[in-house]
This record gives sequence, C-alpha cells and structure tokens, in this order.
Amino acid sequence: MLSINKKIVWIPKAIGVAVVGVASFPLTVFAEMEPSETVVSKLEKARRVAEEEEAAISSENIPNSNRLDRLVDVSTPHTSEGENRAIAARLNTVDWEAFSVDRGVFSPQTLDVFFADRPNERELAPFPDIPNWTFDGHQFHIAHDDVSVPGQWSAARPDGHAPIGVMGDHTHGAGEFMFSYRFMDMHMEGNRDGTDSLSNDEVLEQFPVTPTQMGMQMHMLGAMYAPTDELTLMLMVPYVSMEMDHRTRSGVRFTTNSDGLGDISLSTLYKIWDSDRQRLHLNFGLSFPTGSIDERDNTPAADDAVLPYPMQIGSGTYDLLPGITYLGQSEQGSWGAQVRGRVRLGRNEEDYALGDRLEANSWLARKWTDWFSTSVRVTFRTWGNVRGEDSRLNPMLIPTADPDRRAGSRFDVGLGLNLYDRRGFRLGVELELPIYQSLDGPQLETDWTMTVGLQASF
Ligand SMILES: [Cu+2]
Repeated sequence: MLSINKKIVWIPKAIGVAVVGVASFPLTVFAEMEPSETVVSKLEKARRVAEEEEAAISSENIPNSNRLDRLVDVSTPHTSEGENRAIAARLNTVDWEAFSVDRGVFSPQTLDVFFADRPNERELAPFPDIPNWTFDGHQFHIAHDDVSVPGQWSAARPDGHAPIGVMGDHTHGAGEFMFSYRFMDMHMEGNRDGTDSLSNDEVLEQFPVTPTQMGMQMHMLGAMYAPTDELTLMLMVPYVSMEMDHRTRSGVRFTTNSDGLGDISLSTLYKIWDSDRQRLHLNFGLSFPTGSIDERDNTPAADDAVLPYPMQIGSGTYDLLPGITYLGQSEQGSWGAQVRGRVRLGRNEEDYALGDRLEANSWLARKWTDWFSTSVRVTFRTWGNVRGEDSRLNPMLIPTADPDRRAGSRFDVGLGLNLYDRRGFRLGVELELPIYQSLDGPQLETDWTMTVGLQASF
C-alpha cells in the first residue's frame, strides 16, 4: 500500500454525496491518515458537491482490470523515465469501481491528492483522462504534456514552456500533440537611420514619400506532434495583416493595406541532450513561399501599385530555419537560450530575396505557483538587406522600396507571464520593448511587440 511515512492522503470524490452526507468528507483511503476538517473547508465541500453532480453524468466510463493496491508501487521513488511511464500506465488501469466498493463512496471521475507536508495544496484532476502520472517519493506529478521525472526537465509547469514569443522552444514526449494559437501585434512609428531618429521632414528631404507608421498583426496557428521522445514535428501557419501610413512632400497622407496567408513552415525539433533538468535540441525547418509577394494597393502615385518590401506578406523564397535551443529548470524557475536563423534559398519569382535573419534569445522565468510564472527575455535580432531587386518598385520614391535600406539589428527586452492548467492548457502573454536598434535607414523603427498565445497539449 501507499507508504504511510510519505504521508500521502488520497481523498476520493463521492458520487453519493447526498446519501452519505457532506459531513462525512473527506473519506480517506487510510483511516489513520484522515486529514482534519480544516483541510477541506466548507466552501471546498460545497464546490465539490457541484462537481459531483457534473461528474456523475459521465461516470460510466470506468477503467477496469487492476486493483487499487497496484498503487503500492508509486510510493517508491523511481529514477528512470521508463519506470515512471510504466507506473503512469498502471495508475490509469486501477480498478476504481472496486475501490469504490471497498470504501463505500468514490467517484472515478476525479481524484484528489493531499500532501501532508503541504495540506493547503490540493491536487485535483479529472480521472481517467490524465495520461501521465509520476511520483518521486515526495509528491505526485500530474503531467499532461510531459512526464515529470525527478531530476529531469518537465513541461508540466507554468514555466515549462518559454515565453510565448519564442518559437520552437520545446520538444514533446512520444505520442503527444499540441495545438497553439498566437496573436502578435507589432507597432512601428517614426524613422531612424543608424541609431538616430529622423523626423518625417528629414526623410522627405531625401525622398518624395515617407512611411510614418506601420502596424502588423499576425495570427499564427501551430501544431506539434512527437513521434518519439527525441523528435518533434512542428507546423506553423501564419495569417498576416499590415497597414502603413505615409506622408508626401506636398503634405498628402495616405495608407496602404495588405493581408493574407503568410509563409507556412514545417520544422523538426530533435532533442540531443536531456539530463540534470536540462535539455538541448536542434531546430531545423523549412519555410514555404505560400505568402503573396504581389500585394497591391492604391497610392497617390498610381492605382493598384505593387507595395514595397515590408508590406508584402511572404518572402517568395524557400527559407531554411536552423537553430539550437537550450532549456534548464530548477524548483523555483527555468531559463533557456535559443539561436535561430532564417536563410533564404535563392531568389523569388521577382528576382530578389529578403535579407537573412538571425535571432538570439535568452530568458529567465520565475515560477510563483503551480499555475503562474513570469519571465524576462532579452532578444538580439539582426537582418540583412534585400538581395537583388523587385523591378516593379521605384527605390527613389520611398525608402521602403530601396533594397539597401532594409537591414538592421535590435535588442529587445520581453516581459511575459504564463498561466498553466494541468489538464494541458496554457496562456502566455509577452510584451517586447526595444532597448537598442540600429537600422539601415531611413527605416521605420519598432516601438513594441505584443504576443498573446494559447496552447493545448494532448
Ligand atoms: Cu508544443
């Protein structure tokens, strides 16, 4: 049986609350370990009663075969991931029906676990939907998107994923899926040459037209699947919309818009190291030219004019996406670093290629509770000028049409928070603010980038 010196108390949920009476709760598996009434407040009981009624509706779905005494194994610490997986599997086949007969009252739908050393922290999770259970001799880990193993990195915590603005930061355990949605909002206002700000009038001394501000919104759908513990596949589908405001020398203001499906990418993430709560994986992806490079809009110069480089949705090229990611974790928090590149292969149909890009990230996250963490990230980005030239554009008219005024580099600081629900849902928010940027200008400077994302693992 569960070893008593571990002081684990399993509190079964009651189906027949009405029959047994609220006052009889909590029933414990082991009579000698009954927690005091203060552990479960009256409020908590009332909430449970409501949950019982819900759970009872679908309570026919009871796993069969093994006896509860299979739980005996989990009181022993296990060190290998394989052993823990085996235990996880066994817990999923416990005969909760038999348990309920033995103990009188039990709902198979939900399992509550109290830790004697942390009596106010209750682990509540639906059962038998949880695929991964582990026990490290001290506490239970109820993990949905990864198996939590002592001494090893775990995704089953709020800081188990990087700040939401980081892509391809984590791999998954074999057989896991993840779906994600991110919304990114970027605002650029004012021009800059090198690190110096330029007024609109200063830009208009060099060009007949200047961009004054630009907004970019991106909806990014992501899917991840891990065929093995080492290999994770990732698909990313962006939808982009952009808006750019301009002023001409004669004082005319106008706005151009573009939107559409961006460049879809398919990546592989390959874990090459996993020990001492640290991980390392290689990122390797390919971006496909699914985004348009023929976006047009009306301008004072021409109706239905081809829009300049930064207003095009796609690159028009196949891009290689190499990278390497390092992750580390402690009880209090996590950290990581990632270097990613985007290398354009050849030139597109208009005989140009956007500049290659390099992005280096490092972040530090503090886990405040089991469900909440905050993060600080520093990112360095550098990108090149356009190679070749889109012959449909006039680079003398506006700086955004000049292939040699596209490069730059920037340091950003990102402040983020992650919320985690142990059923496998996450919500992340991150605000990135530039602390340094140097641009081949005149070029619009970035003011802020906001990313909000939802992730669900199965
Ligand atoms: Cu994922």
